[in-house]
Amino acid sequence: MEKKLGKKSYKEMMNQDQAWNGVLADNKDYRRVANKIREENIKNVIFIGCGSSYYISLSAAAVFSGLTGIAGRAVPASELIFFPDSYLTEDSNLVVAISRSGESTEVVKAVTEVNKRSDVCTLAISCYEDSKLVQEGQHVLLASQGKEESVVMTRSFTSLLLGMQLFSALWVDNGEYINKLERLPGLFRNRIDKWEPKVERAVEKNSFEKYQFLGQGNLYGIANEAMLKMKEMALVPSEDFHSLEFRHGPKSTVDNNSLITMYMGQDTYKMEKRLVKEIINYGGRMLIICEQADEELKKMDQQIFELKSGLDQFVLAPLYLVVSQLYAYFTAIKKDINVDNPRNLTQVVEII
Ligand code: F1P
Repeated sequence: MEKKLGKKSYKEMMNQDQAWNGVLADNKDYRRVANKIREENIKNVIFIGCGSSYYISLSAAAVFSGLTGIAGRAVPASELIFFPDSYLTEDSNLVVAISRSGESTEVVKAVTEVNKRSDVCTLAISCYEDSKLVQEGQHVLLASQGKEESVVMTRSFTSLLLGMQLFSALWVDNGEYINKLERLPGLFRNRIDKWEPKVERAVEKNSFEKYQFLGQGNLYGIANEAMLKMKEMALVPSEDFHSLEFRHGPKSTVDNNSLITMYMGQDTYKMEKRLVKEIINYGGRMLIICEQADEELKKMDQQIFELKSGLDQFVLAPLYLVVSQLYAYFTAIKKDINVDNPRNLTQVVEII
């Protein structure tokens, strides 16, 4: 159905699978770069980005370490500018800089500074091949099909994250994981037409005052990004936490004006299900995104979106995010907000 407001963002959200296919088709380039960097005897990796791209870093670092066994951590690019010695400890010898535009001042500056160090190499990944970051990076990956007109990141986020997951798998030549990644575009295509009207109805039916997002492992980065989408698109208060961290204080804010979205993993499922019960007892409403819900969870009568892919969370992160992108979009539409022209935001954030 033709959308009135936010047409650009809507179109780009709804065709993310095409961008994902574009990344996956670049397998040869990604493999060449992974092989080249691996020769530099990498011991510890710092992933950096700003805003949404920092949240990609959070998710990418978790997948990279899980697949390669090499320590990886994510920090905002600004941290590396101000406190390099806090992060570039003696064995950190690779900085991975993630940026849709490749123009965010902090990321470009951080890479320029790191490049002055002979013992650390830099990898830049961006959607724009002619960007400053791509010129600065000693090694470069592109997610060109993630280019987008919308100010807020949607398909660029999932494409850059998919690119990082592909890079991590190629680092260890994990063909089985890559085959699983190649299923993601089809999984998106087979679900989006069911999910879209279901999200639109959920937004129509309910109104909340606050939105909280919970996830563990690589899904924590997804929880952060969903939090930001609600702020940027729908201009509502939103927060994110590691799922179990929510119990250590933040749960005090739960009431019947709260919508808590939980990205349930497989290994965390049992404990997260107990947390779902706890939150419902406090009067909170939940939106659950999981691989497969068991009967007990279904009986809790909450909004559930099942991925039913047969894959695990360390493959599925880009797909986990889609429902929350749609939720933020429809919440904005309900408030007559045009997400193509978000308040106070620009496509590129350069330091004033
Ligand atoms: C990412 C970013 C987003 C923000 C807005 C402007 O910059 O700052 O986090 O939500 O979309 O761009 P980058 O990925 O281009 O460095």
